[in-house]
Amino acid sequence: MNREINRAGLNDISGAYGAQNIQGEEQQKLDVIANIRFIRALKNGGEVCAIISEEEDGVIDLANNKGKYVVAIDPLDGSSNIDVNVSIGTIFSIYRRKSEIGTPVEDQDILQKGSDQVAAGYLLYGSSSMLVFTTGNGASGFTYEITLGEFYLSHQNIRIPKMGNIYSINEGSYHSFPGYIKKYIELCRKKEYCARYIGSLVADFHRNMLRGGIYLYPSTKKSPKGKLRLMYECNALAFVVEQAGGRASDGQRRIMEIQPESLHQRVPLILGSEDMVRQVEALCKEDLIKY
Ligand code: FDP
Repeated sequence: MNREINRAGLNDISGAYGAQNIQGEEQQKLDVIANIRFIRALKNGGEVCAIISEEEDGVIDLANNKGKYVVAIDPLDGSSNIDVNVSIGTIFSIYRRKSEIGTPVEDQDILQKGSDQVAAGYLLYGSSSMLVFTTGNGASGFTYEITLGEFYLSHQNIRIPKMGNIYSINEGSYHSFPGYIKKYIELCRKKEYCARYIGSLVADFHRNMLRGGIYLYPSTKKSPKGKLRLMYECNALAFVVEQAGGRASDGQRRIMEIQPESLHQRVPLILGSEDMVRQVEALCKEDLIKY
């Protein structure tokens, strides 16, 4: 994917594909290409029995009963940034199937909680391409060496600062945020924190993880349940950030403890430095007590 993304302006693979995904979002050509490529690679690998993808309505059953793993993937995150040469990413979660190996995939294999992930991570196509992932024993980053075509360990055991001074939120929606989010933004402004919002979840998250900060996508009038998807965006980043010493919440609950009810379920997402996320949770609690 790295090669295609880097050449996006030179061939006919940028721009809209002309269709919408299940969530009514305009698919970009690269969304579709990334989806096909990852599904093909996971199928050929032979370890996976089913895939949940942002770009597909239902579960992709690979008819590989011997496969031990279920993968949830957002093949290309930050699609609205593809055509303008801004960092984008890929996000993935890996689950061990619950049903017996050798039998067909069942519902219980699919809608698993984030706390059941055995590995998760993301690829960031930025000024360099990186893979950051965890298997539950810390989180590490690998940088892509383009001439050798390999990822090399470059960020061993990443630790997110407990407290930071960057906040990332689409402040254009300020007037439709819940009260506690508005209060938190006021607090950030008073303290003259740094507002940084790329609009590519992976890129905003990665910067905050290395520097210390918080990313927020709360409920809004347009997206009352939040915009981001639990199964292939939030859970993976929640696993990575927790493994790096940070925190991920929907305001009231740990993201990884939310029981998914559907494949494309959306949740509010607040994640990053532990103390910053706890502060937002405390403001949320105050609001709930008041009303
Ligand atoms: P996009 O719609 O461009 O795919 O995953 C959805 C996402 O991007 C995130 O990457 C990004 O952080 C967020 O949506 C941006 O949404 P807003 O434009 O509403 O801020």
